[in-house]
Amino acid sequence: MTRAYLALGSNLGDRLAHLQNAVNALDATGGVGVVAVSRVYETDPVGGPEQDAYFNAVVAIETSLDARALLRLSQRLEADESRIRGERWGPRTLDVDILLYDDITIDEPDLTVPHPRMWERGFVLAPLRDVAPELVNVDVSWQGVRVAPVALFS
Ligand code: GSY
Repeated sequence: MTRAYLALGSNLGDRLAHLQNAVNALDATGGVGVVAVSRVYETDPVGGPEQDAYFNAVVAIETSLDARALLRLSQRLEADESRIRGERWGPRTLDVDILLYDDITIDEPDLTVPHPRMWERGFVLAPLRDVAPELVNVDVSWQGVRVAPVALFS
């Protein structure tokens, strides 16, 4: 079994429902067990055009899926929330990124693990710190990252 961490983000439509649907679908997938779900953060958008604030969260899973199967699952979760691949860095119903897959490094055109920008992003590190505080000991700005008054269920 592999411990992996997935980052979830949404800034279009019912943001909480998109995140909750992803958590539910992960839990219902064979070979995936949800171990922990972070608090939900409301975060100012980073990069891209002017757009609305995001809800972000991180899910810790134990999985027997290999990294490529986990990537396919992540893409299916995004498609299930009617994600349309539009402008890069643009608004989206659901984004699912593989942050870490044990301590394995993958450097392929469509899959880079650890996620290449995760250590600079407060909107990733704040929820990751909730579920794996031992992993987050970097100095990063928490500006624009606040705990939202909502919660995900696992
Ligand atoms: O990388 C994920 C999508 N994304 C986000 C996000 O999830 N949260 C915030 N705050 N800004 C973002 N910009 C992009 S692109």
